[in-house]
Amino acid sequence: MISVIIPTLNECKGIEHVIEDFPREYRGHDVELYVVDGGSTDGTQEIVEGSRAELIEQRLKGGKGNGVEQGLNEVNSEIYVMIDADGTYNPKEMGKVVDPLIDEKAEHVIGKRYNRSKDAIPKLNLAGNYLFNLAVRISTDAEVYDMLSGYRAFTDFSLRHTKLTAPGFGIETEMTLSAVENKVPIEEVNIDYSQRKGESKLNPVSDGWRIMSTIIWGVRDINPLKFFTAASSIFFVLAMYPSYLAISGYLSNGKIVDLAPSLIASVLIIIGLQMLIFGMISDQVRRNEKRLSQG
Ligand SMILES: Nc1nc2c(ncn2[C@@H]2O[C@H](COP(=O)(O)OP(=O)(O)OP(=O)(O)O)[C@@H](O)[C@H]2O)c(=O)[nH]1
Ligand SMILES: [Mg+2]
Repeated sequence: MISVIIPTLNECKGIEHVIEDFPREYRGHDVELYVVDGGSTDGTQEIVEGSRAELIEQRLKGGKGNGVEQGLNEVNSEIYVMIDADGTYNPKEMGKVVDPLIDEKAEHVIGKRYNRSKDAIPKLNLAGNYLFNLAVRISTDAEVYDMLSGYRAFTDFSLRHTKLTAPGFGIETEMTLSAVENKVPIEEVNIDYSQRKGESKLNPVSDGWRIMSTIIWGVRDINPLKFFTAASSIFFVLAMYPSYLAISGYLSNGKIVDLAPSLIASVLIIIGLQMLIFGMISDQVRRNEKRLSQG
């Protein structure tokens, strides 16, 4: 069985086609559709009720993440597919995200938005997307290039290793980082991405901020040493200029004339050193935990 979870909030312009374009059967697996609706008022629910998809009404109205979490809790399946309802992803490409699971090559597949129609992703979102993926690649060694993609497929095994807490758009980050942390095999496959139908629900600033915090805390748990080393280097870099002012002032006057640069440099260096020590301690704690859990 393949169960497709489709989160919606006022997507009357896109939902019908998304539902219609999914196959009913794929490589011997029945395909079931579940639309989790976050409280649409534009007729989305009526469209879903008149279709082959089952409507699930979202109880916790915190955002997409709450909706997907509820859908995944209420549906039992071997393979799950997640797709947006705004017409950006192509249901006819489901095979691309599902094949590596059926062929047992991966447990979690991310549809990488490769063939994009012009302006389908706004420039600000594109830049944020690039930086977020880069940060995760550097700090975790995971080969992910589009971890925020809303088109993905995963096995029941992968779901059991996924921690879902983000109420909104942090959900894709949590899914990816959970897979990385638990060494669940991930694969990225190239997919198409079109201009959305209807209004966007994503706020690049507030949602971008939430996604960034999800990444920071997730990476801290996966690789604390790298995380705290990176954080401490930021403080060491910030300390460079005041240190230069303090040292050059002392060398040219033979004494400390202005206390401010020395003070600022010292505080920044102390914070940087503390971060480094935090990293070493957290790394040791993590190693001990691992050793204990391995018996
Ligand atoms: N169930 C549920 N779905 C939601 C909620 N908010 C957004 N969605 C759906 O989540 C999917 C992704 O939202 P989008 O607004 O397309 O966000 P995005 O794809 O990151 O941004 P765009 O570039 O504007 O498409 C869409 O199908 C939305 O309808 C919510 O609170 N509850
Ligand atoms: Mg979208």
